[in-house]
Amino acid sequence: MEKLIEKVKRRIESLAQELEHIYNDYPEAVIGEITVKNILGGMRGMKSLVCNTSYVDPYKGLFISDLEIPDFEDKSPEEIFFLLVTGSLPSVDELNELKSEFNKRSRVPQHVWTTLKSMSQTTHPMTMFSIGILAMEGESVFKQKYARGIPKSDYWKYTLEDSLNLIAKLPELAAGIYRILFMNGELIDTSDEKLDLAGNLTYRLGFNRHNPSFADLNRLYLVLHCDHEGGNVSAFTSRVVNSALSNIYLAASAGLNGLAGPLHGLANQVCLNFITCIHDQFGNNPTVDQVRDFVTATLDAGKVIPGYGHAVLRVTDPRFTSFMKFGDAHCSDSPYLQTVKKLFQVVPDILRSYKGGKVANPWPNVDAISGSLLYHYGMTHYEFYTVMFGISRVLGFCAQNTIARGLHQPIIRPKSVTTAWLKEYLKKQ
Ligand code: NMX
Ligand code: MLT
Repeated sequence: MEKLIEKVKRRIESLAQELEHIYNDYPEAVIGEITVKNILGGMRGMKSLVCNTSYVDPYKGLFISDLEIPDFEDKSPEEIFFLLVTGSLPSVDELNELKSEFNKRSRVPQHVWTTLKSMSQTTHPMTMFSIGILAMEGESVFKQKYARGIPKSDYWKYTLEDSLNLIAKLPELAAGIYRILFMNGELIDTSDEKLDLAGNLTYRLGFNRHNPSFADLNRLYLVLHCDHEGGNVSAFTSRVVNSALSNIYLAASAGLNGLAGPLHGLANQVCLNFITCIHDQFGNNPTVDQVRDFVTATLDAGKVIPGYGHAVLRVTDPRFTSFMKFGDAHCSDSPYLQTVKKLFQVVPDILRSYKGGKVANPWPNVDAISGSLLYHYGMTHYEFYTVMFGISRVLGFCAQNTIARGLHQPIIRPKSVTTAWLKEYLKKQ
């Protein structure tokens, strides 16, 4: 892995130099003000972190380095990880080296299966995924090295080493959970095969695997969800946990627990359930008016419309557009995709006037469409969809934390205040 390690080292050195200049030249420069609205509003819009793996432009969406989604949507997850952590796409040799490294490290230890198989069948797949990762925490090289004593300058190397070990095992772990919960626990072995991350996942899930477009969808899934800058709930959680030098297994598991919430990654599961409820009520080909009525009734019941809105984006999520392009090419007649389109026709207008125009972004996010495509290919157990999101998002956690440790970023610990303090402070203004 010398090539990858060397490139990450160079990137960290160059970022460290840039940050040192910034720190020395502008130590007291003001980036923004903190308002009461910020403190009471989930810190929305407050610039308070540095993240160089990716950036989300409110009007253009996700950028990885200077690449927008159409520039990288046809890449593999391996290429994307390389891009996230080094800032550039790999050469053919670098890519082959990374693929073979992941392949070598891909086996999940037997004790993890014993743990997962002993759990109740009612356990949510995201809980199992998080526990499966935690169960492998004993293998952390960072933890072992830290206990013996290592210089700060080596933290990133062992974070990267742990990251490679963890990412390599995710397809087998995730597919195994799918088969434990939904396929009588019969795991599919691929130890003879030289498969890449997406190929391993597709093969081990064990259905429709001879359908090349399902394999393409899995690849796209693992690419589009990989990272969304540093402030989203899951990445931020993993950054906070890793900043305490809790190893990447602990940080990834924690981040995934955030992703498992319905306002974050679980929204893809909730969206599929939402569409299923529309179909149960009106049949598989509801009219636009019926869809509109269903949306209005959902809002009247005090619920949110899953897959719509975003904390940063102010346009249709380009990840939604990318999935739509895939759907139009491969399954345009799917009733689920058709209902996604009808929702896209009615929801933005409804949300624009909802709560007196309070909804900051009435447009669809990635979760409004991703599940409908998996459903089309026969993955009908939609409780699993957030695991698919999670496999990909761990790439971002690993890249962000490797760089953060390389830059010796300190433990993340903002100051909180009491309401009494706030009242007292504001009285004096
Ligand atoms: N349906 C109904 N109400 C909404 C929606 C929606 N889709 N989106 C925002 N609002 C409401 C929101 O609940 C809030 O109401 P209140 O002040 O009464 O609590 C008001 O509009 C203002 O919220 P925003 O500032 O627009 O949104 P915020 O940044 O706080 O939250 C989300 C962003 C994504 C949490 C929010 O839009 C939402 O709940 N969407 C539905 C769930 C979803 O799709 N989540 C997935 C996000 C992407 N991901 O993968 O993580
Ligand atoms: C994500 O991919 O993390 C979501 O779109 C949420 C976010 O960016 O806040």
